[in-house]
Amino acid sequence: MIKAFLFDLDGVIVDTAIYHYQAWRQMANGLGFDISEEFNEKLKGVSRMDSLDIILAHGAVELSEEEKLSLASQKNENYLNLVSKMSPDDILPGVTDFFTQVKKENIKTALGSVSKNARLILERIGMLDNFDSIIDGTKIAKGKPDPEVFLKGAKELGVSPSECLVFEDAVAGVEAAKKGGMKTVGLGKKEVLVEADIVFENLVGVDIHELLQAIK
Ligand code: B16
Ligand code: MG
Repeated sequence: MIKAFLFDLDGVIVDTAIYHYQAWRQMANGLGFDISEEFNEKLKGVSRMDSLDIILAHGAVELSEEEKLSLASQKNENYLNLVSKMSPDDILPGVTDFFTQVKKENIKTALGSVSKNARLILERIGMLDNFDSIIDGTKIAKGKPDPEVFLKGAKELGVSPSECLVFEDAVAGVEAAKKGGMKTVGLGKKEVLVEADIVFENLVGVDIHELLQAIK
């Protein structure tokens, strides 16, 4: 029986991927190469330093650890600048209605994001109080597809992995949930999120009772 819902942040609650992309692109351009939007798909759900390594490999750029840390912190500053203008208007379609249902059904909730900026973004969009537990990049050692972020969420909520349903938009995130022994709702394209138990384009019109029946 499902007792808790675990939500990814970027791509599920809000769309910060576009801001990550802009900030990474600016960095890549500064190093003399470009990254496409398609390439950016590979970075979804991947931690900051792992993303940097993937981008540098793509541009065949080799740097020292010190240089990498400096670039990552510069990228984060640019990213924070971009997300500083976010507001409740940035909440993705269907999310607010879905959380009204979640509250009514007394389902426990946790955020499972590898972003170190997750709390700040939830504050900006006014959703900090919607989560019983927040697991973000500051609380984990391994990013997705490692299941750590979701296993910690389950633990903090006092439920077992089999009692959790994870909402994810990224392949790495679905993989993380599966590895943790959790069922998943994919949000996005069926052809991409092939490992998810059920896929919706977004949360618009998703009914909790019907959903729980469908993934049984
Ligand atoms: P930060 P999620 C992830 O968030 C993003 O999808 C990913 O693109 C980003 O690199 C990562 O957070 C780290 O973010 O630089 O803010 O710590 O999808 O797990 O909510
Ligand atoms: Mg995501």
